[in-house]
Amino acid sequence: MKIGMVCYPAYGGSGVVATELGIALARRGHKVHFVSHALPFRLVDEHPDIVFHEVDVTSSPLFKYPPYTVALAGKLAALSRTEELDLIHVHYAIPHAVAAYLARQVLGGRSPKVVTTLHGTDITLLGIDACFHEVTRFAIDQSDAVTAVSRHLAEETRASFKPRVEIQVILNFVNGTVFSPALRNPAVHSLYACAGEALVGHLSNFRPVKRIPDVVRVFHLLQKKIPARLLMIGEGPGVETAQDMAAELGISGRVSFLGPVTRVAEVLAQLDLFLLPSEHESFGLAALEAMACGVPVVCTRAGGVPEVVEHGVSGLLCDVSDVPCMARAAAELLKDPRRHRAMSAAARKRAVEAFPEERVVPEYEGLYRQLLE
Ligand code: GMT
Repeated sequence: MKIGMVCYPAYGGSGVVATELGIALARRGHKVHFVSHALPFRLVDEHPDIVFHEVDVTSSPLFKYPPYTVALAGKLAALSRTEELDLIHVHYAIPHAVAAYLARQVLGGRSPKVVTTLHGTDITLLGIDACFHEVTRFAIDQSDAVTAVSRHLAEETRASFKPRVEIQVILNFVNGTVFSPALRNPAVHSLYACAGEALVGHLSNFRPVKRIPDVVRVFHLLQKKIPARLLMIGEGPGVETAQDMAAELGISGRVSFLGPVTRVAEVLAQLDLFLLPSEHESFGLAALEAMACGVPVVCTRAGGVPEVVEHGVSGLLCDVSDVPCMARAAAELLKDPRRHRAMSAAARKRAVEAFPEERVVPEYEGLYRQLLE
């Protein structure tokens, strides 16, 4: 199949899912055309069946906001003609589903099928905003198929958008070979933490929804109970606040900000514990990737996270904003090596058995085939 894959290029789960899916599809013999305003950050390795197409928006003094949706639609229409795309798969509804709809209108008769995958904030935050709601709902309804990355997100979409189309759940996935405890290396661990110190980590785009100050607060309480270090992986608007908080709490020396790491598996695998204290989380891909590396997670019971983490088995869940609960859960686990080992093994098992790339990618392929029949 010839597939157009549309996503955001910046640090964030929807771009990661699109990239990992595109790479897996190319390995399975499909031709994948990524379309975005910059190279998706995880699309680092060359593959003969992957091509990246950059969307440029011509500037004009008339434009307060450059019309990216129009430029993307134009690119998709042109690409559909030259590459004879069978299908366009857009990740994150706003504005990608709208651009795909527009491209199809431009093409008329023989146009590619459109699959829209909903990821989270496109529904739970931006999508419910009055300025986006109606058009997003229209674009969702115009898609040939719509998928959501968790049951919780599918339910939320049904409740707040009342779409006419069916919302199919195709869960996020992880490559258990790339994200693996085998990457754990004491020499690398010792680059981040001294002997006897626990290495705790967080990975995200540092948006308000992630409750970054809670990561620092939890770690502040935790390091009073056990020797520990914190790795903050990623970039986004909350980085500076977190750095200021760490300084105010006197723990700057114990917190490292690594920025936008591309090959995250190598870092995640060194962690002893992963923290995800989000306000909303449709799925929690970062937690899944940590789990695949055999790292137990302490997360909030937000959105779809309980579909990923079984409380008390593969990780620990607390209510949103319950910092003492998360700090206690983390400290108790890290102080108990036997329980930590068991939870680490259970986290790995859960990730690779319930969310394996080799099962989920064929689900997308099956959906594409069904649409093209
Ligand atoms: O806001 C973010 O966390 C980024 C966002 C995205 O679309 O880039 O992530 C969402 O999609 C991920 C991949 O499907 C999910 O794992 C995240 O849970 C989801 N984020 C939220 O729902 C907040």
